[in-house]
Amino acid sequence: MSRYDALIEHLTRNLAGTAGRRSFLRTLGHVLIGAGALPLLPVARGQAAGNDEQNPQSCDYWRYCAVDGFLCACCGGTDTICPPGTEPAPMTWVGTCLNPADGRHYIVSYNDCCGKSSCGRCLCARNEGDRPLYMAGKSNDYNWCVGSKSDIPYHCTMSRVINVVEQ
Ligand code: ABN
Repeated sequence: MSRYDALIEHLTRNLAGTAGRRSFLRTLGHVLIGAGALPLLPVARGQAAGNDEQNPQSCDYWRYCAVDGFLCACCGGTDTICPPGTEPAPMTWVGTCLNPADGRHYIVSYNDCCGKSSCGRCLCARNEGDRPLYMAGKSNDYNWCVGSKSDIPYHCTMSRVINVVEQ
């Protein structure tokens, strides 16, 4: 067999190994699966992040930027309503949070709900702008239920928008 014949035989065998019907179907399957999955992955991740910033049961919810407590939305209430059997403490602390949906900053009041033992669900401590306890006016680490009518038992914390920050 000449060198030329050997070369042709080699190329033909290679072609037969890679261009068979099964090989074609396998390659097509890989391409279809890959093409289907690749564009979906970043979109799915983006949607998850977006939803969390607008989901009051997630610590990533935009209003919770300065919160420190159990989220009332996970405790039988909502982000703005105390759960049944509890009432808002008369004193609150405030933060300023960016709402990514409209790019504006809002003043948010964090109200503790009092009258039942700690909810224990959705602990969220983002603490943006929080300062140590000895800087009393700038610390969020207080139990504001102390002094409320229902007195000490702290249950959870709401987050109410007070106003938009004008720029
Ligand atoms: N204001 C939320 C909270 C309650 C009890 C203790 C620490 C912080």
